[in-house]
Amino acid sequence: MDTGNSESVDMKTFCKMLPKIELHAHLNGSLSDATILRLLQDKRSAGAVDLPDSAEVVIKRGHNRTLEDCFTVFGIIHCLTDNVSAIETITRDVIQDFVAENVRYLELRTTPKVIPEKMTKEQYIETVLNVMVEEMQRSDIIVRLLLSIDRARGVGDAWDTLKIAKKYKNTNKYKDLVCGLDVSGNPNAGNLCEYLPVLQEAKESGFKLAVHLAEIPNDSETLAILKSKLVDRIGHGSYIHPGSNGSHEMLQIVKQQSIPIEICISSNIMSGTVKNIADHHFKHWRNEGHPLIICTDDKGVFNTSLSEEFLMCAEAFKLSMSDLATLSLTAVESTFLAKEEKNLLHLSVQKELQDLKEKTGILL
Ligand code: 6MZ
Repeated sequence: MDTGNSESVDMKTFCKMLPKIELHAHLNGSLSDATILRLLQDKRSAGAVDLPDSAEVVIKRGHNRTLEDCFTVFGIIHCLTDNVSAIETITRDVIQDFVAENVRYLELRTTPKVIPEKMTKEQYIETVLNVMVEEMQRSDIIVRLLLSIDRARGVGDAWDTLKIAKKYKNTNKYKDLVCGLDVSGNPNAGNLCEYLPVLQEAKESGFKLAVHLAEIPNDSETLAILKSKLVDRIGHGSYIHPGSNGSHEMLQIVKQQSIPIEICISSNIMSGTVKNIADHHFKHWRNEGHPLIICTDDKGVFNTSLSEEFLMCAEAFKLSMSDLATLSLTAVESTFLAKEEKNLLHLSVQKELQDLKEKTGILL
């Protein structure tokens, strides 16, 4: 097999040019500095006082912090995105950021929120969906939505999220845009096993499930969730493989069910759940030949981009341009699209890779 390296294009440029698939991006965690500043300005114009002067003060992007601190940061961001107009702004900006990174397919995820007297959960989700529809008309990107269940909010809230997901799945206007549910939130809060009845019903209602699993060590919870056979994609999965303090039993189950893993390297390192890139579980799963998808998680909070995550992976694990192109193309299989849409996306990414090869002379 060729190394796929080319002298005409360096790896950084290649990572940017590569058509990419993003499957793990939390809406409120993905805000750029420019977007945060815009939200601050809007708040000031609306008469808010006591607001910090700059985005750096607000969220200190890209700083290493504990996982607990990350959740404090999300709380601060949520104070800025507490109305329909802000949700419109952030959805538009985040989608455009991904367009600028040559992301061709984006699965955004977000937790429906109610702000008394300002916004209902339905208004929140409808705003996100409307902007998705508009942005898909404007740009060369397909966007789908996962509604997030926050494990810190309790099972009642999760049932509510499922109800909203069902409502929008069944409307003609937004048909198929909500393609699944995500389970996320502070992994130190609650017990995922309590959410199994909701997840069971979600599956029976035709939703795919992406579940944050083993972001921190928790063998009993991880095993119980894996044994339920409900999980379509694993978020993080840092403590599943025996090479990264998991177990052979968990490894076998994930392999048997062939559950793709969403890899979020900057997030894991900056939030301190993985010590450094050399220790990252990516390498163990890659040695298994397991389906992996490189993702950003919270590109705003962790000051990264999908291109940078690809570059980081290439440098740390000695991946060639050809390896990265394969990762991009095989990610299509892990999307929550229907079979026919998946085939179309596969063809279009394949064609773009072919064009890239001809344009640059890179051996892909
Ligand atoms: C678990 C995370 C997360 O839903 O308000 N979220 N949950 N682990 C992580 N690793 C760092 N990063 C983000 O986006 C922000 C929400 O996404 C989840 C948290 O529930 C956070 O409040 P939305 O758009």
